[in-house]
Amino acid sequence: MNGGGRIARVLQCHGVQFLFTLCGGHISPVLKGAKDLGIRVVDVRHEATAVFAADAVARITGVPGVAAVTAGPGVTNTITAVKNAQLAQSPVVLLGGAAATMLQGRGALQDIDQLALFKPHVKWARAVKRVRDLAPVIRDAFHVAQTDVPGPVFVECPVDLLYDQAIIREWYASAAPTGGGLGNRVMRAYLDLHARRLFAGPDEIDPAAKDVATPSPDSRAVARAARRIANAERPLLIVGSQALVEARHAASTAAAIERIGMPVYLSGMARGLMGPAHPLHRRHQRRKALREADVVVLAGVPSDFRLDYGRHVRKQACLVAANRSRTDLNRNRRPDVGVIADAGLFLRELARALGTDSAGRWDAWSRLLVDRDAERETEIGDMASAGGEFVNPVSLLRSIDAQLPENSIIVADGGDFVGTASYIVKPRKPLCWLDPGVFGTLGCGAGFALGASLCRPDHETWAVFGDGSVGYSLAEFDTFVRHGIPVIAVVGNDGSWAQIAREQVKMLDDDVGTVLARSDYHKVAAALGGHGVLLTGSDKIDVGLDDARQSSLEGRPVLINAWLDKTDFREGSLSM
Ligand SMILES: Cc1ncc(C[n+]2csc(CCOP(=O)(O)OP(=O)(O)O)c2C)c(N)n1
Repeated sequence: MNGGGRIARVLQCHGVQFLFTLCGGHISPVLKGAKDLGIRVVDVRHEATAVFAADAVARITGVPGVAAVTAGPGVTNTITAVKNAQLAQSPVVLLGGAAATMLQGRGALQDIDQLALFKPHVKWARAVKRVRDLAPVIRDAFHVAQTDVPGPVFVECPVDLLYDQAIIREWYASAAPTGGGLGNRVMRAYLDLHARRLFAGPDEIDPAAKDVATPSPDSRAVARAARRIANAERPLLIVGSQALVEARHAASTAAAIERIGMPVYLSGMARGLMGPAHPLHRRHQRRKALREADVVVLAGVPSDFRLDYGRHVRKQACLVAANRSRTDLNRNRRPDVGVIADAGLFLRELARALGTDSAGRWDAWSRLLVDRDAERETEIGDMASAGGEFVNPVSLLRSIDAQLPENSIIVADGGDFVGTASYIVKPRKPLCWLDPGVFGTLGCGAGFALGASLCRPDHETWAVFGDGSVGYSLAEFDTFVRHGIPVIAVVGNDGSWAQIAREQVKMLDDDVGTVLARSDYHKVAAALGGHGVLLTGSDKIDVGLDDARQSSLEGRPVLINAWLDKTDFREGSLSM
């Protein structure tokens, strides 16, 4: 088994089904090894897409997603997506090619100090130096990626570790100087020794996955939290992505939240956890509810900018927080009851500690929030009926929500239009909503959609884009077509990078750098073999959506180019 085969064997034993890549000679044996073992190799058009797709797989399945990219520029192209995975705490294993061990630091093609580049952006990075170390290092990589606070890891795999020994030895022999002088003989001996060291060691490998422990909460802290909650009059629960790290427990975590019985807001990967219309689940006016709450429970949610650095929660309120990360737990505001633990497990233990069904305990408080949600829904309804020259974005998103089947995944990549979508389009189930997370990276859409659709081929995958953000993803329509990925992309085309323009025009009275053309993005999808739908009026929404879904059903990716009514930034925008 060559090095590529060894790596593939470890991936296989860790339940990896897909390897995302953009090829390069430095990594060819990894792709070949993966293919030979039945791992589907999915080749994309930009390395960032490969990592975004791996990130999506990790989040949806709980099994680390894997990408392999070539040395140098292949590796550097992934940095933004890797950073995004780090901040989203997503366990991605990135395999990077590298120059031959003998040539590193000597001006070889695509040879740079990759570890120095990656160390600040990953949880763990290693460069492998011998074939025998490939399997153990990659097993460690999987383990580290999933342990405690999950995150991306990087393993550098030099090209001379990956090919068959005979090829590498031949290569070393041909690189050796020929002549008979002492210097040449010493160099030949040195190269021979180096090659022997590279391949020394047993042929057998141990590819098995190591156990990953779930950080469990201290039972006294759980009891303390339960006491504070039991005495609360207006408790509020905020659940974030970390509660879904162990994807397999999503249903029991949802059941625990139901038993706990307090009103809940969901964010990040936790969206959809309670289904589209659970009576405890609130969607609007979170800030107002937080100001009124007397006990706030943050399950896997840091007090970062999204909670105004903790200031959204009143000083007098009791803050209970569970987080895998001690830093995140105490960031900006120390909780009154802090628990280092998996947030999902914490909720399940909390439900047990609270004991008897707490349903009904906070009825008046709950009703207040339900009424507020209903008021906001009425306002949104009014926005949807506002007439205009082109497509009303609220109306379009409401129609998408109305058509969305139970088996569907929504990917969000953009600014205002996507922000509006996050209030209107309701994921039907857990792990069916993907957004970049705290790094706010535009350009994640195609990769996320690719990973999601591959993991859930029986689901409709909807990717909601702005006309700005879709620019990063357009070339991947080629990938969707080649690999039969029937994504439905919806582009809110307002001829603008609107989320930026809105503030910029208000503050600087200038839209410089924020204006786009109303381009024919649907034609790009069609030119690459997909289907394109142009939507220019609200009256055509249902026909356009039917057309798009039909195309997807037939296995053909589709892009809906929806010309939105332009926002006059001087008067405020439609987005919420
Ligand atoms: C990689 C990256 N570049 C730039 C930004 C800054 N940014 C945030 S929102 C936004 C505008 C998005 O425009 P568009 O996708 O057209 O959506 P719209 O707001 O128009 O609905 C920009 C440029 C970013 N978040 N990420």
